Amino acid sequence: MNDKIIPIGKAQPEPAFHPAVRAGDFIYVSGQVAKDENGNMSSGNIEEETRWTLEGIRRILQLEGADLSDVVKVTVYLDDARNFGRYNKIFAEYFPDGRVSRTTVEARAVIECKIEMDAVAYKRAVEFVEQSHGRGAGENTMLKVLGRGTSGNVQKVIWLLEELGLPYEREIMGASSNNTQTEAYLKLNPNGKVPTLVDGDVVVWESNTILRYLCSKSPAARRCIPRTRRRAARSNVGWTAARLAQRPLPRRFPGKRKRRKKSVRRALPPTRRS
Ligand SMILES: N[C@@H](CCC(=O)N[C@@H](CS)C(=O)NCC(=O)O)C(=O)O
Repeated sequence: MNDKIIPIGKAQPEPAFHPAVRAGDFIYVSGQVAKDENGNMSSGNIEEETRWTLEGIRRILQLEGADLSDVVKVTVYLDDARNFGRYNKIFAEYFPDGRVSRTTVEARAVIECKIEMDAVAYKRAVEFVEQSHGRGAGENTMLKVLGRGTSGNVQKVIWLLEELGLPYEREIMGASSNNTQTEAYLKLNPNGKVPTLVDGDVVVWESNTILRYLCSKSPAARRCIPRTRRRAARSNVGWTAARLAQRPLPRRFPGKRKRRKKSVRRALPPTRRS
């Protein structure tokens, strides 16, 4: 079996196909129609169905860390060609720079909906994140994070790497691609979970352990490791849940703290308003 071809999402029982398939750096999304987040068909006017269909394609791409901005080709099937102008207007909202190749046809096979679309996106399977060599860098090996960007445990590792300015590369692993259950991956991380950090010949797994490892590696972050028991008890480094967008940065981490907008500050409870 070619391990560069990876089915994405849950297989449809009949006929047998997946919502998408990754082939190397390309993601092929199967024909999508207007559905809500739970996969139930939603019928509406052509503008609504165009939006819902594109949102469905976006949701599938996000499973692979991609988005509509990575789409290079869309094929559109209309049940009635007279809807062209109306669908085209909404389509242009989603692809405002027109950097996409497209074909539109009228098709009788479009059943119980007004529009169906399939898409091809280009998203490198291994993402090389360009980083300037900032504070804490200085070792020769490039750190590698194995894990999908949709995982909160992966996100907190990425967040710390970015905060510390450590250069790293990331390989998308986990979830529907099921590639964490291979013998090779289980040798790195016996739990078969993401994230895993590879630093030369050192392999670290369990996200909190990775955070501590990174802190100990970076001279800038060593200052953040609590030295006293009292400080350790208050430390953020052992967190288990990660909603990064809502969590204020710990005061002692280096990096810029952006001041929240006044409206956001007011909405937060007093302890989170920093
Ligand atoms: N305690 C582990 C939990 C790891 C974990 O449950 N990872 C999830 C993603 S958040 C996972 O690997 N899910 C299966 C998958 O993505 O294939 C850690 O903090 O690293």
